[in-house]
Amino acid sequence: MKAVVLAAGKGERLRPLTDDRPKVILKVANRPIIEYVLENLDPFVDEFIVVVRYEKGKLIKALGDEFNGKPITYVEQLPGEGTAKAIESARKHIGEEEFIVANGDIYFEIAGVKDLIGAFRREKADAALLVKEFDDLSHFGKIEVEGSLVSGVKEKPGKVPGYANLGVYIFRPEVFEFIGKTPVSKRGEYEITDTLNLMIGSGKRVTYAVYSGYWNDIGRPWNLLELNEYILKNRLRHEIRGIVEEGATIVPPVEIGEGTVVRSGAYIVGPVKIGRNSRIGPNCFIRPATSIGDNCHVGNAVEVKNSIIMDGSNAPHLNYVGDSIIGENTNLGAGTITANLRHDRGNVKVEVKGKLEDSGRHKLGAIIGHNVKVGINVSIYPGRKIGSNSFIGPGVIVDRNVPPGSLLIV
Ligand code: TTP
Repeated sequence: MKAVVLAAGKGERLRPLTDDRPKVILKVANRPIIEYVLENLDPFVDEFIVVVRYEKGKLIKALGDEFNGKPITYVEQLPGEGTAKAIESARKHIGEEEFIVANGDIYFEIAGVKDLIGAFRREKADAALLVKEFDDLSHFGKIEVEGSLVSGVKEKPGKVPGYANLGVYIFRPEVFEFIGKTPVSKRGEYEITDTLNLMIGSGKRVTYAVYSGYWNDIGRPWNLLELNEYILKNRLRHEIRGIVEEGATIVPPVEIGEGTVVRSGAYIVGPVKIGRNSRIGPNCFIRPATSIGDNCHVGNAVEVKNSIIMDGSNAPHLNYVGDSIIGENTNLGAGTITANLRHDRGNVKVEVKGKLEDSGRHKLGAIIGHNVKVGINVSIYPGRKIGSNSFIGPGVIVDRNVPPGSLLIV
């Protein structure tokens, strides 16, 4: 069986982290998100077809031409937006067999795929989709069922409980006929949920499997922190491949990559993952649920908690990085602090595609893009975003979002 993985989207809700790259290559626990998808599909498939468009060169470079020895074929999305269009783009690579489709920006576990294939075969279905029960479906497509079959898909039904569509499907090649008939939706996209409704309307058997494991849809920046915490808490093995100097304290589980040096006085409380060739300490405090990439520097008198620091970035002197995401090759000046808690203890709100959204989090720090230079003694308000390639001068108070390529001086 082949797997089609959808990775052509612009990831606009994840700006500034997607200013210059597709979201599926952003690293969580030091691994591109899409690799978790491929890993969980791997036991069931013999080839991956990855649908690309936005910044496709970076995706192809990051993922390469095989995964676990199985070939990856890249196809460019046909003109037009939406998941149905993305699936249609893989048509010429699909033979006569059924195939799996998964969004490239979600996290799910292997049991879901196994149950989905089981339901598809048991029901001799024409299509199958993975669902999960939630109390509030306002952000999801609601899957309505009758017995073992799906009776309809309703987009964003409001604050009601029910089954949500998780973005993992099995189709037979006949789906392409229905995709061809799928009209453009209100938001201007060809959506696979509309295709499913067309299939159901013409008497096709669409079944489902209920998934009870962990799932996350990486749409907004704080989803990266949620997934990072989940992976570190549930999948991290204690393994020290770097050098830990005498006088450093490591509370397992902590993974430290080759070439990384942890200097005396560093106090690291797992789960924490640190990549290769990074410099940690002396005298720093790295608290749980933190991922630090390759070639990073976390130096003297720096505290980091519940954060993602991507490859090549530095928090070198007297910094506090809490509940924050720092993109690649970004530098924090000495004394730069991220605030992660509002004085009124309310949930931190973040601007996403021009609208202020409640992150649902009490604690959320800064979201900083790639190649940013932050000067000394910069204070960043909770939930503020700094666009990639920006320069923030010394002493600036970042109380609003900073567009990419900005120069900000007091
Ligand atoms: P979305 O998360 O709905 O879209 P997106 O990735 O563009 O993000 P944003 O809304 O923040 O801009 O996409 C769901 C999945 O489908 C995701 O894996 C990307 C993929 N996709 C495509 O491959 N092509 C498309 O045209 C769209 C809209 C999504």
